Amino acid sequence: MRLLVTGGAGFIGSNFVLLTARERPDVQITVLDALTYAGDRSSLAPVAGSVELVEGDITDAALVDRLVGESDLVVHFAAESHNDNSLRDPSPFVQTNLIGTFTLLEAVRKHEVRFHHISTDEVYGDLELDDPAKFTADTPYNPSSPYSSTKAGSDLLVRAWARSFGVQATISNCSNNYGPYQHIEKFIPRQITNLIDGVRPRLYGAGENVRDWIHVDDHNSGVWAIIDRGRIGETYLIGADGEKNNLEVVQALLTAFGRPEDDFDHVTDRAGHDLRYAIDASKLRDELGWEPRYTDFAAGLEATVDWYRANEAWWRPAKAATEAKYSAAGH
Ligand code: NAD
Ligand code: TDX
Repeated sequence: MRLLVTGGAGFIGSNFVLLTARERPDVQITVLDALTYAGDRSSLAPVAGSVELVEGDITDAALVDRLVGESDLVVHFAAESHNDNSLRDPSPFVQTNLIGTFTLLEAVRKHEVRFHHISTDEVYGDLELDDPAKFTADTPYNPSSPYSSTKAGSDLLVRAWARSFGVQATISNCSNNYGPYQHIEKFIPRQITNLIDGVRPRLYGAGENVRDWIHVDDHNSGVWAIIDRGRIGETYLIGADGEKNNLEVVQALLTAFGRPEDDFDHVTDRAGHDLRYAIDASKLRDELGWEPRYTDFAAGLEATVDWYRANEAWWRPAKAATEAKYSAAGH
C-alpha cells in the first residue's frame, strides 16, 4: 500500500510515520511537508532510509495532484496548529487549513483515493467545568479561535466532498496530545524545557482550564483503527479520559523535577481561552474496538520529560525565538 502523509515532519505526523514504519513494514510511506517552523526533517531521521520526504506545500495543486495520483491512501495531518499564533496572525491558518485541505480534496476526488482527515476537539468549542456532557460526533460546531475555526471549516469541506462527490473520507477529532517531538511552543514541552533551563513554568490565568490529555501513540493507533475498520463518511472522536486542569499538569511537572508545587508564574491569559475540552470516545471504543495503552498520565509525562532531557539538540535551536514571541505577547 502506498501511503501519503501530509505534515509528516510535525509532532503527530512524525510519530504516525514512525509508528507505521515500526508496525506495518509493507506500507510504502511518502511525506509531504512544507517544513515550516513546526516541521523538522530530523524527526524522521530514524526512518530516513525508507520514507521519502517531499518538501512542498499542500496548497500547491500540481504537486498535490501528482503525489495523490501515486497513492492509495492519504492521511492529512498538515496544519497550522497553534492557537496563540493564530491570534497573532490568522493568515497562514486560512491558507493551510482551509485552502490546503480543499486542494487535497480536489486531488483525492479526481484520483478516487481514500482520505483520512485529522482534526481536533476544539471545533466543538468549550464546556463548563461542571458540565456532565462530553463532546460526541453529534455535538454542534462552535469554534472559538482562528485556529479552531479554520479546522472546523476544513472538517466541513471534507464532509461536503464525501456527501456530494462520494469522496471515500473519514474524519477524526482528537483531544490534546503529548509525547516526543512536540514543538516547544506547546504547553507541556514549553514547561519541560523551561524547567530544564531552571526557568519557572508559565500558567495562563488561574490555571483552571481543563484539557483531555492523550499520548500521541494512542491518537495514532486510533487513526489506524479508523482507516482499517471505520465507516466511510463517518466522524470518530479520539480521547482517553485524560482530563486535567493546567495547574495539575504544572504541579506534576514540578514534582517530576523535584521542585516545590508552587514554583511557577501566572502570566497573561489567552484571549478567548477555551475553558474545558472533554471527549466521549465510546463510538471508537465500541464500534471499532480501540483502546488506549498509555492510561497512566504521570508515567507518560515522566517518559516525555526523559525524552526532552535526552534530545536537547532537537529542541534547543527553537527555544530562544519561541520564548521571545511569548514575552512580546505577555505570556
Ligand atoms: P505541528 O504544528 O507540530 O505540525 C504541523 C506540520 O504540518 C509541520 O510539519 C509543518 O511543517 C506542516 N505544514 C504546515 N503547513 C503546511 C503546508 N502548507 N503544507 C505542507 N505542510 C505544512 O502540528 P501537530 O500538533 O502535529 O498537529 C497535526 C494535526 O493534528 C493538525 O491537523 C492538528 O490540527 C491536529 N491535532 C493536533 C492536536 C494536538 O494536541 N497537537 C490535537 C488534535 C488534533
Ligand atoms: O505557556 C503556556 N501556559 C499555559 O497555561 C501555554 C503555551 C499554554 N497554556 C495553557 C493554554 C491551554 O489551556 O495550556 C493549555 C494547552 O495549551 P496549548 O498547548 O497551546 O494547547 P491548546 O490550545 O489546548 O491546543 C492543543 O490541543 C488541541 C493543540 O495545540 C491543538 O493543535 C489541538 O487542536
